[in-house]
Amino acid sequence: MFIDRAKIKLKAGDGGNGVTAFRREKFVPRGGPSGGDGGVGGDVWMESDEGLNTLLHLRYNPEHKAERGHHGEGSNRSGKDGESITVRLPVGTQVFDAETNELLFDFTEPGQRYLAAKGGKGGWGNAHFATPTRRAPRFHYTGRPGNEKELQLELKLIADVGLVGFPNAGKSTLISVISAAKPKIADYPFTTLEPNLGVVDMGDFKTFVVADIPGLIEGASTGAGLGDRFLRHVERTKIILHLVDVSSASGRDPVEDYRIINRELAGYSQDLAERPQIIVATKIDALDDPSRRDDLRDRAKKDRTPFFEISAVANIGTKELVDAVAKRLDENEASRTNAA
Ligand SMILES: Nc1nc2c(ncn2[C@@H]2O[C@H](COP(=O)(O)OP(=O)(O)OP(=O)(O)O)[C@@H](O)[C@H]2O)c(=O)[nH]1
Ligand SMILES: [Mg+2]
Repeated sequence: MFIDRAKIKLKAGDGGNGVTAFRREKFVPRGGPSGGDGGVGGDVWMESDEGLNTLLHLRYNPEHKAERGHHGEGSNRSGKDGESITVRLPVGTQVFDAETNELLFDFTEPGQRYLAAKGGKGGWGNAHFATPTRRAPRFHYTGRPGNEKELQLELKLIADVGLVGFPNAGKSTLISVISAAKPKIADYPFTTLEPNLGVVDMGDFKTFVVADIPGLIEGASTGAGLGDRFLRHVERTKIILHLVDVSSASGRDPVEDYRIINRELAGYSQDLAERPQIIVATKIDALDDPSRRDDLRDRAKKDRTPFFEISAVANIGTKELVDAVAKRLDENEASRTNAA
């Protein structure tokens, strides 16, 4: 199961208390105030870490507390500050206040740090309050409480490529063939209920990440079927592979399928509707009526969208498709680097 949401509780350390104390020295009848201040409580930081891909580690470990400041002591000794802690998150995590839903921080790069909960200040000891007219203050302050936060974390998969299409179009079969992902595959709609991530290995340490999401149907953007909420997993992808079953198994028209899915993408966001697509005709091993493929190819030509035909099961055309995707991503990368 792919987990991309987690609620966590953070508690920064309370400040240590100040203390009331007086010097005791031999032969000095009344020493001055000497109560030290409390230490500052530890902070809770968050940091993005390239090595993480999910929020799973936080699901099982949702509470994080930093150490409190130590109390002050006599002889003007301040308490030690509490140790700060750091919660690690995958790149792509957005941090929301769980109560107000306000976006507090968006981790877009590795190594970013965010101070999520600040430790409480230490209280002053009585030495701090001594003045010429008040030589023996008999009071101190207690430490301030550390910040407490309840946060909702949301990880949008940072996949490079998103697979979209009707249920049964062959999305999971494709990801299972081009990556090590082993999603459930079956001959009924809505087999995939949670997104699957797959890493495609191009050799020479080159990889790209593909997201297989549950199928869309007409009206998905207004809640039909499983709705369109899984589209948030392809929101940040660079390319959409739009899979269309061209065998007669679907009982629908491929060009019509293609139009419907595009309409649902637009219903979700204009941005997604304008994302570069590659149209992929699937199941060509079972192509019983070639005009179904040809019509879709014509449509692709009209829309000036690259078109590929594959059979994931018979392993036809998948290598060409993967190469084209990798090339396209390389070009993206190059144009981004040039622009920077
Ligand atoms: N003949 C043939 N059948 C295929 C091919 N690819 C997938 N199928 C079959 O089509 C059915 C659906 O495949 P899935 O990969 O589960 O489809 P999906 O798009 O992930 O479907 P959902 O998860 O329901 O959205 C399965 O029975 C597959 O075996 C193919 O290239 N050729
Ligand atoms: Mg599937």
